[in-house]
Amino acid sequence: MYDPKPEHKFTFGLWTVGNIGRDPFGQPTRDALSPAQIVRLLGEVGAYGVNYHDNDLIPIDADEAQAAQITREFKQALSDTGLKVPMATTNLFADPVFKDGAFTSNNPKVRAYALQKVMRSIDLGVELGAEVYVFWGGREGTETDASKNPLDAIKRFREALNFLCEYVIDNGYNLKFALEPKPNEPRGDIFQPTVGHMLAFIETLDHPEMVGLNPEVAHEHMAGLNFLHAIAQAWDAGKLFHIDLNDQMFGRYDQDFRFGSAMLKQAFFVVKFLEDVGYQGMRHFDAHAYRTEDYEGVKWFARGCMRTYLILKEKAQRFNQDPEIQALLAEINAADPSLDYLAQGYSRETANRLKAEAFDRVGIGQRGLPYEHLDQLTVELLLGVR
Ligand code: GLT
Ligand code: MN
Ligand code: MN
Repeated sequence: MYDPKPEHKFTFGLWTVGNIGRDPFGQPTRDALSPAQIVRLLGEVGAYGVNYHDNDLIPIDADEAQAAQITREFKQALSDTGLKVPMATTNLFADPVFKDGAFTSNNPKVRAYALQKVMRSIDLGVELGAEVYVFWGGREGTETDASKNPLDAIKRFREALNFLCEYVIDNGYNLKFALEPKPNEPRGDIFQPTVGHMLAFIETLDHPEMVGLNPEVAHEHMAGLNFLHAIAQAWDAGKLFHIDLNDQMFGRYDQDFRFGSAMLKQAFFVVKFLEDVGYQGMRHFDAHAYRTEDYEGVKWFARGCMRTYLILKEKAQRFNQDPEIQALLAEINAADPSLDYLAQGYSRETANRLKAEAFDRVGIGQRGLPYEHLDQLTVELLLGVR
């Protein structure tokens, strides 16, 4: 019942299950797997697809022969397992050339090299079937604001995306861009730190219709924000192109935990939202196993992300069918026919009528709302006793 199926659209990045457990304080705890081995592992646990950065697949220093061989093996593993490549992205953060950013670097050569790297990577991504291309500006930021004018940074970022949108159009690619905000880490501050910032920025681009969001649970949590509210706003704007599911406690380092492992109730409302609105995109788990694990633990991690999603999806159905919960929701959202005239929006007559209304302010303010009751029922449902 909780086994992943292709229609669930569960995907993982090569860098997620392929994470070798290196952190700023310690060496890897797992041997590296080749991209083809990672694809086979994902096939074994039942994922639908695999995403990658250009350099997860092909090392930045590989020659043409090496690149061709890796790509061949990767394609073979894809065809053996049936896995798809729905999303691709560029590593614009690991190499020292990007130490001060890529599109927002103060060095014009770095900015130009970043564009070149993205164009080449887009070509391969499209060849492998990707229809979404992610931009996570991990190094696009500062430690000291003496070093970079934030207005310049925003303009440079815009110019880069405008250039790349034209590249996609010029080549007739069926590809949309998904911007992924993060407030900090690895930079002291990263530009356009939240979903809200990115949504506003997109409207300033030459082709806003091609560009949307790839919100990540952990990134909004790092900013102390409510992820559900963030994706609701992205959805409302027609911009929820992709999603990075994982988990993260507030006020901690960048944890990238297994989906639902830290803030289960938040995860429930996220799944319920995606299912209720009929989100058709990928459910991408951008997370990695604890550093303590071997590859058996990595499989527990990957299966756990998908299983928890499906369990929460079932809980969401129960929530929607629970008579007591639904009765409370109906009570909370009860319409008031005496105010139906407001549904037409503004007119001078409506405004005058509203100005003349007598409201029982004190009485309305005194009425209790059954939110404690509703929340407790939700918690009991999640705990499995309803
Ligand atoms: C990196 C980051 C993620 C991004 C990836 C895409 S790379 O692991 O932490 O949140 O989604 O570039
Ligand atoms: Mn992350
Ligand atoms: Mn991410």
